[in-house]
Amino acid sequence: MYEIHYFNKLDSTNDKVKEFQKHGSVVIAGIQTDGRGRFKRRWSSGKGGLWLSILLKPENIGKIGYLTLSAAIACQKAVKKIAKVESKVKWPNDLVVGNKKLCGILTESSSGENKFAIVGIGMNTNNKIPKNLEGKAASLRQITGEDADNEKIAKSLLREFEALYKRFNNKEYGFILKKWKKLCDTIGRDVKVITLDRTIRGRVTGVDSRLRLIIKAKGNKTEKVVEGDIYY
Ligand code: BT5
Repeated sequence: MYEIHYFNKLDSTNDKVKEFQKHGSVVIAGIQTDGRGRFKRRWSSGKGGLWLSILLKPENIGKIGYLTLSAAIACQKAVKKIAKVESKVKWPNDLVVGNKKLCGILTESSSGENKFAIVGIGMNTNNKIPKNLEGKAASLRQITGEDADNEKIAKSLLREFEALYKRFNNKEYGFILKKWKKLCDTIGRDVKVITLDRTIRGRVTGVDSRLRLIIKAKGNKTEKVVEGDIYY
C-alpha cells in the first residue's frame, strides 16, 4: 500500500506528503523546522525523532476521526513490539506513558474535488525533549535508556495501520473504537477538559461513536466534547 519518501529536513511532513498525491504515499523527515500540532500549535521535531505522514484517499472522508484512532493504536502496538514500552492512548490524539506525551497525531483533510486525508504522526524516539516540555513529554530513549530503531518502529506502525485502514474502509468503526478503548486510559478518570470556549471538570464515562468525550460533570450533568485538551 505504501510508497515511502525520506527527507533529511522538511518544514512539515504533513505539507510535503500532499505533493505526492498518490494514496499510500508516506513522507518521513529527519527534522521538521515547522512541525505543527492541532490549532496551529508548534510541534517540537528535533533530530532523532520519528516524524511521519501518510496520505490517504478514503471514500468515507467524513469519518477521519477513526484514522486518528487507528494511528494511535498502530503506534501503541509498534512501540510495545519494537521498543518494549507499554503506553496508553489518550483522547483525542495522543499516546502517553504515565502522564507524559510520547506521540501526537494530527489528522487533516481536504474536502472538495480532490478528497484526501493526511495522518501525521510525531513520535519522540531519540530526539531531545526541549526544556519547556520537560515534565509533559517523554522520548523512548529517556524511558528505556537505549536508542530506539526508528526504521523498525516506522515499518511496524505502518503495517499495523494498514490492517486497521482495511477495517476503516469496510466501515468497521465499532471494531476500531473497541480496540482503541482497550488501550485508553482516559475513560473512568476525573479530568479537566479545556475546549476553545470553556473548561469542564468531571468524570469521563465514555467516548461515543462520533468520538465525542462524554463527561459526567457537576450536578450529574452529561457533557459531550468534540474537541479539547484533557488534564488528569
Ligand atoms: C499533536 O497536537 O499532538 C499533534 C502532533 C503531530 C505532529 C506530527 S509530526 C509529523 C506531522 N507533521 C506535522 O507538522 N505534524 C505532524 P496537539 O494535541 O495540539 O499537541 C501540541 C502540544 O504538544 C504543544 O502545544 C506542546 O505543548 C506539546 N508538544 C510539542 N511538541 C511536542 C513533542 N515533541 N512531544 C510532546 N509534546 C509536544
